[in-house]
Amino acid sequence: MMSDINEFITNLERRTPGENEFHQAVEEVITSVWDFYKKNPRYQKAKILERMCEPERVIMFRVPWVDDRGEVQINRGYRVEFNSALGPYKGGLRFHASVTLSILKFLGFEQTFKNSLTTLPMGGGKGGSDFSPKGKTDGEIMRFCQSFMSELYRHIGPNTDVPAGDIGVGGREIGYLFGQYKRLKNEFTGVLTGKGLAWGGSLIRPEATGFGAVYFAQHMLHEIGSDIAGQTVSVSGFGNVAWGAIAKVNELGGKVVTISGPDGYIYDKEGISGDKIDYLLELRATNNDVVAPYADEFGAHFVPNKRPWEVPVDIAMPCATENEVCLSDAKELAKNGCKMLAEASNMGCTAEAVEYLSENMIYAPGKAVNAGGVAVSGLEMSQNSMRINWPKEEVDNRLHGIMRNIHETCVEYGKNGQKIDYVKGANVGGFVKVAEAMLAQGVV
Ligand code: 2IT
Repeated sequence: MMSDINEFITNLERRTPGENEFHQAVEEVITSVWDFYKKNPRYQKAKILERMCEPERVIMFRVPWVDDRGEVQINRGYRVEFNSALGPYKGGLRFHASVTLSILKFLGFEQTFKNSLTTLPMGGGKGGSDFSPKGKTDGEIMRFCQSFMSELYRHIGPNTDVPAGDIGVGGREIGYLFGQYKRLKNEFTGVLTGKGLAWGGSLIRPEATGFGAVYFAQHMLHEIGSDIAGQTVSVSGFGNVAWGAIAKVNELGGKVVTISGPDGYIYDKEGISGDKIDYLLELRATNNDVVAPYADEFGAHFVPNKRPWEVPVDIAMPCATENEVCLSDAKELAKNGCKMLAEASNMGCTAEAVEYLSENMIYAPGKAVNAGGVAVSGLEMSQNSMRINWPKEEVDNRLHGIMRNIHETCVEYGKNGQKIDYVKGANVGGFVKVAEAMLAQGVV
C-alpha cells in the first residue's frame, strides 16, 4: 500500500514542483482514503483521486495599486477554483505576505473536503494575495481591494464562485470587495459571504468558526465522558477564529489562558474573559499584528518570539495558521498533560505532529473542527437566495446541528475499536460525497 501511495505522491511532486504545503495536504488525504479507494474499482477507473488533485481552474493576476505616498505597488492575486462537484466554488480569500500558489492550492484542496463534510451544496476554492495588510492605512486597503476585485469579478458569481474572508480579510475588506463587484456588475447579489448585517450578511458568521470549533471539541470530549467546563485551554492567534473560540469556551465554563501573534504569546493565568475578549477586536483593528500590548493592558505575561504550546493545559486549540504545531510542540503539550488538540486553523499541525498526536492524545484536524465558518457562509448563501435573514438562534442551532453531524461522520468513518481516528473519519467522510458526485457527472 505504501509503495502505491509513494508512487502517487512522487507523480504529484513531479507535476507540481516546490508546492510543499499542497503535497502535505494531499498526502494526508491520500493516506486516509487509499484503502477505501482501492476497494472501489469504479473510483480507480474514473481516476477520481488524480482528478481531485488537479484544480479545475487556477486564475493568477496582477494587482496594481497606488499607496498613500503616490508610489505604485504590485501584488499578485489568485483564485484557485478547485472542485465544483458539490456546488459553486466556495472558500476564503487570504491576504498575507506568505501567500503562494502552493498555500492556496493546499487550502482549496482541504476546502473541498471540508465543505463536503458540512453537507451544504458548496464546492471548494480558495484565493488571495501576497498583499500584507500590516501597517496599511484604510485608504490603501480600500484601493488594494478595489484593484483586486477589478480582475476577480469576471471569474466569480453567486452560482459560480463565492469567496469569503480568511487571514487578513475581515468585514472591512469584504465590504470594499463587495462594493467594487456591485459597481462593476451593476448587480446586488450574494457573491461574497461574511458581509455586513445591513447588506446581506448573516448573524453568527463572525463567531461561526470559533463557535463551531468549540462545539466540535465539546462533542469530542463527550465521546470520552468529559466536558469543556472546568478545563484549561491554550489558543494561538488573536484574530477572528481565536476570538470566537475564546468567547464560546468561556460561555461553556472553560478557561483560556493564551493567545499569540507573530511577536510571541500572552500567558494570562487568570483567564481571557469579559472585557479582555472585546479587547482582542481592538488589538486586531490596530493592524499592527502584535499581541504584546495585551500584557500592558491587563498585567499578563508576554513571552516574546515563542509559541504558546509550552504552557501546561488540558486542551490545545491552534487558531492561527498552517504548521503552527510541530513535533516538538506536540511532545511538549503531551508531556505537560494535555489530553486533546482540536485544530481550528487549517492544517495547523505538521505531518509529524499529526502522527504523534494521533497516537498520544485525541486529535482532530482543521477540516472537521473549523468547518463551522464555511458552514455559516453556506447558510448566508441560502438566506441571500431566499432574500430573508434568519434570527441568531436559528443560525446558531443550524451551526450546532452541522458540527454534531460532522462529528458523527468522523465517528462513522473513523471508529477504530475504542478509538476514533478523526483524520481518517474526516478525510473519508468528506471524500465519499465528492467522489460519488464526480462519478455521476462524468469525465469533466
Ligand atoms: O478556511 C475556511 O473555511 C474559511 N476561511 C472560510 C471560508 C468561507 O467561505 O466562509
